Amino acid sequence: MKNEERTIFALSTKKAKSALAVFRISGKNSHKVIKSLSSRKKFKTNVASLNSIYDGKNRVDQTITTFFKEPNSYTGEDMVEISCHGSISVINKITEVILKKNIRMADPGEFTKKALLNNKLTILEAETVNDLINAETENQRRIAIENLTGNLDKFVKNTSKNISKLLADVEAIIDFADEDLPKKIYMQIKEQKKNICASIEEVISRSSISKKIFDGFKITIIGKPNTGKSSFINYINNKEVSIVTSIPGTTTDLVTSSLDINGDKYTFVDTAGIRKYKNIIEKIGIQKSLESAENSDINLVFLQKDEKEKYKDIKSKIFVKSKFDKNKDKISGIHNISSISGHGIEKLLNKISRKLKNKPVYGSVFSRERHIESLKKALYLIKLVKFQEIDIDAENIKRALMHINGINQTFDIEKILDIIFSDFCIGK
Ligand SMILES: Nc1nc2c(ncn2[C@@H]2O[C@H](COP(=O)(O)OP(=O)(O)OP(=O)(O)O)[C@@H](O)[C@H]2O)c(=O)[nH]1
Ligand SMILES: [Mg+2]
Repeated sequence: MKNEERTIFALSTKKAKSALAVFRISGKNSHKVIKSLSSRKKFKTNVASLNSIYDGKNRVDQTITTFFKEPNSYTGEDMVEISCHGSISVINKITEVILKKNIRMADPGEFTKKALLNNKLTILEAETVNDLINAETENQRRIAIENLTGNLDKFVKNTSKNISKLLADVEAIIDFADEDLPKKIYMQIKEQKKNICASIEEVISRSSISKKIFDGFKITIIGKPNTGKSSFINYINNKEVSIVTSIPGTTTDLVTSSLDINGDKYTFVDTAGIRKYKNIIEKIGIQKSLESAENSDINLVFLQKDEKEKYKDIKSKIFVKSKFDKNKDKISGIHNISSISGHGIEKLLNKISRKLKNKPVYGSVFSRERHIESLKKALYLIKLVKFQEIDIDAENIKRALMHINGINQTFDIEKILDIIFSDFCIGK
């Protein structure tokens, strides 16, 4: 029996104490398995019914069970979903009784893999299922659900159609090689090429913003010791993430924490204060602070006084002075805050979010390296088309088409599946 034909099962919810837990069974024997475990001997398709699961003569739990008949299920196969009580002991016992039925525990992402193989999802949709499961912020969720409902397939199909049209027109020029083509047709073909490039370029640029939406923006906090960096980190996290003392040099390493601000993920990095180091630990700590600042989207530079010029080499910075509750001096170009009263902090966070993201990202957004690489290759090839050596142009357009079509085609299925499903969770 081929692997994808076997009946598999998994706990689709987290193995942790909660009101409910959900098991999924998928494959030819799903119906047989549930009938052999259940007090109910008949399951109506798509109807959730109350029943009990038994281990031999002993009742394990009272559950709500739904049977889905192929092809109308998530995987496209016969499927069963069991909602049981969510205690660890119930979960363990149900796992044990299902395993006795000689069916196999699913691999990570195997249900979605089956859905893909049974044409219930396109490859692009299958990839975004995981984005939706992992969405931590509102913008991650919004992009993932738009992609899951066909946004990306639409873009790929449209672009593919436009490139095919360009190819057909360029090939027509080859056929007319010896005749003079009207200037108007040349202009039209050039316009087509320009539009294709513009639309791919736009998507690549939008997608690079979206990568930030998924990975999060990085904000490093640097400055001299005792300027209130760690206190600020603790204030915005509403808990003690970093140790705070009045002794300069309290923080010696990078301390990372993530926050959702206005629907986006931000990773804040607290760092060791920058000063003349006294020992190797301080030296390494300060090096790490500067390295982190180097690859940040924004750096918050905490100052004691007007000493902005010391940080002229730090990129994308906002100057901050803390302890406003104690010292109300205002210096131009410096944002005043207090980690005791909270003064200025909300304003500062809004300023960061405004600076990094002017407007929400809408439309097709590719978040996978694989997709962006293909788009870039296609764009490069189309840009090579200069309508001087038409044979070579046609070749380049064909290759561009191959890269675009490759985004949502399943010809390299096993290779692509390994990449896609390696970071899925079990039960999806
Ligand atoms: N009044 C007042 N005191 C603050 C404020 N923020 C920090 N402090 C105090 O300043 C001292 C240093 O604060 P930290 O947050 O540890 O400063 P830091 O910049 O992380 O210092 P290092 O880790 O040594 O680089 C502590 O005694 C804090 O309680 C503030 O907004 N107002
Ligand atoms: Mg500190």
